[in-house]
Amino acid sequence: AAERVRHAGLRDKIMSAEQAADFIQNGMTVAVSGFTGAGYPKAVPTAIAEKAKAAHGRGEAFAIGVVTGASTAPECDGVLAAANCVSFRSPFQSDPTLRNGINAGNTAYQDMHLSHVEQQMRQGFYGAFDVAVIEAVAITEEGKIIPAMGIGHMNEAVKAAKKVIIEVNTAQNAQLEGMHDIVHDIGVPPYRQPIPLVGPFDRIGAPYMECDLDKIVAIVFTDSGDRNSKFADPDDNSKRIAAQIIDFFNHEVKAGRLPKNLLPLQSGVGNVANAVLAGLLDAPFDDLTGYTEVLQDGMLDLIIAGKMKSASATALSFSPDALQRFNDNIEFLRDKIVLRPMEYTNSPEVIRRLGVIGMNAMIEADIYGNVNSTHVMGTKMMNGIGGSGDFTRNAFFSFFVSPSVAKDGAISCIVPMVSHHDHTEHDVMFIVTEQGMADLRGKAPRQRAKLIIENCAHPDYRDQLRDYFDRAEKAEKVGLHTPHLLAEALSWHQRFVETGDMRVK
Ligand code: 0RQ
Repeated sequence: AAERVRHAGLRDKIMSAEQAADFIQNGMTVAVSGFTGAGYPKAVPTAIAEKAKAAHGRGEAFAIGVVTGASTAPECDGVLAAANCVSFRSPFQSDPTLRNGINAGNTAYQDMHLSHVEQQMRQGFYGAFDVAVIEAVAITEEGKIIPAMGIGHMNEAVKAAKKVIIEVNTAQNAQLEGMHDIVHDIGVPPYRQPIPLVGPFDRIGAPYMECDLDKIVAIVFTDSGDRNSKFADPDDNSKRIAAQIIDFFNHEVKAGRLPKNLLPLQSGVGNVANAVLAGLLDAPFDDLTGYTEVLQDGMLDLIIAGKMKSASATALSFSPDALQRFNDNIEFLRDKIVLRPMEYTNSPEVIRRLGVIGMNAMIEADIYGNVNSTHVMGTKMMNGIGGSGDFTRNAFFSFFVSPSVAKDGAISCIVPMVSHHDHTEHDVMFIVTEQGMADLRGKAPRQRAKLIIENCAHPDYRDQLRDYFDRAEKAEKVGLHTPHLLAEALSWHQRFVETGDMRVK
């Protein structure tokens, strides 16, 4: 305890998760740390869930609003959702139980750009935050908080909340201390200052968070690791997608439009994104840099291999093997990885200035280049937009990647019209599937449609898409800028909902 909680006075606040959960009452809004399965509290959420179940057993209401950095894990979002005690949730999740609760209408979910979260907290849109529950790796002699593997909105959470509960996790490497870069204030408009990051690895703040010590009501010790999901080895589709992106980079470097070490790379969550980074291990680019929300296995391996010189993120989300490599190499990595609050990581200002190359996965794209990242068949929430919008709109190059079909071919990921819009045709520069790539820059909608159908759609759906597009172009009373058959545009989704297959039989 003395090593991890170095402030003697704060040691008086050490208690069990159950005792700490007593600070959380029905109807409260709670800021909970956590970003893509990293940096979330491991013990207090279960204690809250048990409290909720007991209250429900007595016939009493118990539900709270939860605002995190991004997704957490089964022992955080999962247990709370299973106890049916999450009335409101924002801004990103990926937990199956919580997802079911959202889609069943039990949890109100605000899906939003991650770069907006801290601002909306300050603006008071969530009401007052009664409690913040955060994970830390240590507390210094002066009571400064050292986050663990993820920061997300944590800095704002401790500022906004009336009471703060800190889980000090002894399973997290104490040597994380020093890897964070946390700024305390950039001010508010009209006096807001520029974020002075001109290189992806610049340090602009202090390596800890400050918190009014009187607000810290509980310190709970935990010793279990982060979610650490395993990545699937890149499959053929992912490898094909990765190869095309790397070919494109080669081409741009040769043409003098990209520096030899490319530009800072952002990679979204998931296997395909990870495969692109894995592909860069064997590509002829050195001194790469990363400027991303979540640093996963692929980027870690580039750094360890000496291909990437430094990376900035808001969270480290590794498979168990990669976590081992991270811990084994932490001395080497300490001056190559920096973790920042998501308000800086995802800042449009910084992303635009650095010229970040954004690579994110999608659910579907339409023939004109609009992208749906969040809703299955237009109504069911998958995870959320996360940071994909922050990066896509402001990127130097914005890529969307996906296999051309889902569910064994029953779903085409290229459709006449997206069933939900997350990224508009104005933001999306490249669509890449295992079939090919469409470079949409400098193209009008009908030119884009031809490219997307011919290059990206699966052969099983190409004729069906050509037929739709042809008839739309020839239909009466249809504008020829973005031709659509409005009554038919979403019929592919309706067909899937009714028959389980988008193909016309
Ligand atoms: O479902 O596993 O049940 O079969 O969606 O699809 O192809 O494995 O791809 O894991 O990369 O996820 C967009 C969801 C893609 C993710 C999305 C089904 C498919 C499968 C997963 P099954 P894949 P991925 C920075 C960036 C938004 C947030 C973001 C995501 C499952 O990347 O949430 O980008 N992105 N953040 O079968 C119905 C379709 C489908 C479909 C795929 N058209 N219709 N189901 N699936 N296409 C990080 C953060 O912001 C924190």
